[in-house]
Amino acid sequence: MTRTEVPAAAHAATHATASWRVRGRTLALDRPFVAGILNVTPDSFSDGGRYNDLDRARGRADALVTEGADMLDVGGESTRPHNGGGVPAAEERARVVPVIAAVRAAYPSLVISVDTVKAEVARAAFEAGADVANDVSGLRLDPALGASCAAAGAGLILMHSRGTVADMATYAHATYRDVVEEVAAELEAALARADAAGVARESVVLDPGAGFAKRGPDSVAVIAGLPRLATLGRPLLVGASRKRFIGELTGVSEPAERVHGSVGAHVAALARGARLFRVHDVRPHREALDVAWAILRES
Ligand code: HH2
Repeated sequence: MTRTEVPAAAHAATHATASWRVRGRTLALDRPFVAGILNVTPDSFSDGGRYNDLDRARGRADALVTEGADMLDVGGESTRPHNGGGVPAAEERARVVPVIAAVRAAYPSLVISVDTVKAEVARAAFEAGADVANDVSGLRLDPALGASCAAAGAGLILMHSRGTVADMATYAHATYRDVVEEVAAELEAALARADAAGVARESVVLDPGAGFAKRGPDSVAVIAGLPRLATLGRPLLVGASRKRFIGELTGVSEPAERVHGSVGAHVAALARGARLFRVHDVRPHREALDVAWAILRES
């Protein structure tokens, strides 16, 4: 096999039928599923402070939907490295709940996720109309989050990371001998935590956590290694949007200008078996991924 040939496993993963069960609905992941990022935080690394009041968040939601988002991921706590104790649950709830309720009212059937590691925030988000919890700790930080998802029949995104919210986006825990195998083992442990909490397997999506406890080459390796992660049997999400490793590969220092590199990473991820993509710039991703998908599924 030459370097440019796609291995059989990657090919099979690209073409496997996939679906995702969220709050009584079965979503067919039969084309790239684009999640638009709606950060209602003052401090997110690339868009902090831009959408953290209700009017601006609603306007951003409309733009993301118009650009072709299948889902909105609403986040009230940044994973940007910090020294403090993080955002208290009550503050995080107050940030995300009104936005989720307003987006739900405007878009009755849009998939909405809440980006949180806290069960209390997830529960309030589900009551306001969210369908999915996106847990960047893979059920490591709040053991009650799994049970909250199970009780609501919600979808659950289990992302790989190490450490706390304060340091998971640093290199403090980026100590790997074989990053793909270690991420696979740690995601398998996350799946076991979800099982134990009563979350249905069909409701789970896995994410290798690009940029989380990973240096640039580690993030590249886990995206290249998606076929191994596909053997865990769940659909894969990749969130490379505007991240530092994209800047390192392109030389683009301003996060908002890393669109082309982000699209490149996500198209490569699609070819390696990812089906869901968490992005800031929906339109370029919608177009690129739809075109790439039309070609990939033909082969
Ligand atoms: N990345 C970020 C936040 N949440 N969730 C998943 N599932 N996958 C990711 O890769 C991921 C995520 C970090 O990006 P962003 O939301 O733009 O920044 P911040 O954490 O500073 O708000």
